[in-house]
Amino acid sequence: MSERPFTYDIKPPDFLPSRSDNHLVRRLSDMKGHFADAGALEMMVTEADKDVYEVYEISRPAVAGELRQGISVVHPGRVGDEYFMTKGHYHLVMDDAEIYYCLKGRGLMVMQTPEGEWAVEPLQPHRVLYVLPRWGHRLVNTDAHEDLVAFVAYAGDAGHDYDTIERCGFRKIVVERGGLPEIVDNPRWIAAKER
Ligand code: PAN
Ligand code: ZN
Repeated sequence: MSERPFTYDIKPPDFLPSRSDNHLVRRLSDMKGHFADAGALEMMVTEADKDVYEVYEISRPAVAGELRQGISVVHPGRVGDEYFMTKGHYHLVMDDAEIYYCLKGRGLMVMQTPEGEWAVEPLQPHRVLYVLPRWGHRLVNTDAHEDLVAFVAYAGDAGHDYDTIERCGFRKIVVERGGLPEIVDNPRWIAAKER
C-alpha cells in the first residue's frame, strides 16, 4: 500500500509529539568540548551525568523534497556560567534552511556563517525563527527553571555537520551575568582563516 498523508499532535503542557520515530538524549558527557569551562563540565559529569537536551524526531527519507520534523527540548541548567544548549551544527547541504517554532520556554538561537557573520535571536512561545541557508545554529535555554521546547522542520537531505563546530566552536557563547543572559566572545572560537 502506498504511503498516506499523516497527522500528529503537539500539545501543552509538555509539547511532546504524539508520534516520533527516534528519541535522542544528549547528556553532559556527550557535550565534551562544547562548553567553555571544561573543568566545570568534567566535575558535573562525575557528580551526575544530567540530560542537557532531547530530540524527538519525526523521520523522513534523507532526500531533497522531503521535510524532516522534530521537537527539540533543551533543559534548564548551566555549566559554569554557560547555559545548557545544543551542540549546534551546519547543515551538510549548506543551502538547506530550517524553520524553528518555539512552543515553550525562553532562550536564544546563536547562529553564524562560515565566513564569520553571527546573529542571536530571542525565542519565546509562538515565535517562528527562519534559519537561513548557510547559517550554523545552536539553541540555548536561558531560563533557570523551564524547558525550552521548539518544533523544527528542515529539508530531508540537509544532514548535520557537527565536526566544524566541534573543532572551531561558535563565535559567541551565552553566559549568565548577574542573573541575566549575556552574549560574549567564545575564547575557543577559531576563525575560518585559521582553520
Ligand atoms: C534540530 C537539531 C536539534 C538538536 O533538529 O538537530 O535541535 O541539536 P543538534 O543537532 O545541534 O544536536 C536541527 O536543527 N536539525 O537540523
Ligand atoms: Zn539544523
